[in-house]
Amino acid sequence: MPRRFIHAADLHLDSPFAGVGTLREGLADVMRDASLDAWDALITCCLEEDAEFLVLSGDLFDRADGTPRGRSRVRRGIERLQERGIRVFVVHGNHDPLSGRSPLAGIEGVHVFRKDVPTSETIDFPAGPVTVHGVSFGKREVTENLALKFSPGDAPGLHVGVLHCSLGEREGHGTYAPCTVADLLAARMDYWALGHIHAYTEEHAEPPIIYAGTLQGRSPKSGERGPHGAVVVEFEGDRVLDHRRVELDRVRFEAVDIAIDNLADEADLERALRRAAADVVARADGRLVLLRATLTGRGPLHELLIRDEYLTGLRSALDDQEADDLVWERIASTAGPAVDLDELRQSNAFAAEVLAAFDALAADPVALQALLDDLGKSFTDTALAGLPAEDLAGRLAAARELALGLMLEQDGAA
Ligand SMILES: [Mn+2]
Repeated sequence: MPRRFIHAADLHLDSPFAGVGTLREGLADVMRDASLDAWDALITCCLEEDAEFLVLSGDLFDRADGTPRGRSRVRRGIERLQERGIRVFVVHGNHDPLSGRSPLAGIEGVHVFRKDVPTSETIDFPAGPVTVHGVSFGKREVTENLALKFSPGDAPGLHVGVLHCSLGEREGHGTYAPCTVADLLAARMDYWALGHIHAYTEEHAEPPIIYAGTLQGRSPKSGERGPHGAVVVEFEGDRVLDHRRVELDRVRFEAVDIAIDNLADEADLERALRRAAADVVARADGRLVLLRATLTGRGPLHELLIRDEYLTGLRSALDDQEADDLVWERIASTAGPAVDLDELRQSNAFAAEVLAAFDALAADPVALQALLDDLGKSFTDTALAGLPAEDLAGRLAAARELALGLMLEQDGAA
């Protein structure tokens, strides 16, 4: 029988979701409790998997001390683990740096690693010894390479390294405690339990170097979408045998692209959206899904999509009819009218000049940013097709298609 431990990270317990608009009535409670319900699911997972210990790789809370609700649920969960003798090893990350006393300090069965300098704890479990090495952030912005300070020592059994860190630069994540895979390998751990990057990532196979990803996705952004949870690690003696992801999230962010090319009318569009949603909901296994749909491609339907408030109206029309397992979070569009851009570029039409202007902007990020900042002041978000503010290229393309669509409409009318 292999032995087991569980690795989780970036729990951000009891913190609000980011970038989520107003939700239908009755869903606020589900959202508010999602991170805490995921925590309870993590504890249940530890019990069901018969894990010997749980490793938490930083950002347990969204801010240094967490919240009363968060701390209370954490204590209750740890009591459940305690009854079964399951130990907990914790490091603090950039969101919950260890500036004073850890909210978990002094809880029986919990080891909180000190700040700045890695230390190790060897536990003589009935099935054999395990040494867990870790270090907490002492402040938000740790610029030092903490990985270089780890050393395995000579205790027998499995060695697990626990670290909140940045392996290279990642979009949407501050660069803290930067290090490389080579730095981590040099410390000769049998498993690296990393935190900070919110998408599950296997950085190295043997020994495994793994970002567990956030326990509960926190926003509609790409790294937060899809299944989230923890990692179950199986080991024997000083060897990791296997590891697998378990899905523990309560609310799931998903995104689908729908090509409009073959859609004749609004009824077709609605059918295509509902079909895509049904697939996503089926995969989510009873969780609440917050779904973002992006309309892509080219077709006659574009004419409808660019009407004032059309996309927001369609979103709420669909959303109003959904059950408790689906929220239409947003419907955005990068779709265009049924024209061939290259053909148009080479033509003598006025549209060719318009296209050239858009092409020039696309090649000049500074001018584009300035223009979009300016436009943002005079237009509502719907004019930019519901695309996120950081998606400059997408917004520019949407504006280009809007202009082309309006020009074609005028041509048609003339
Ligand atoms: Mn972090």
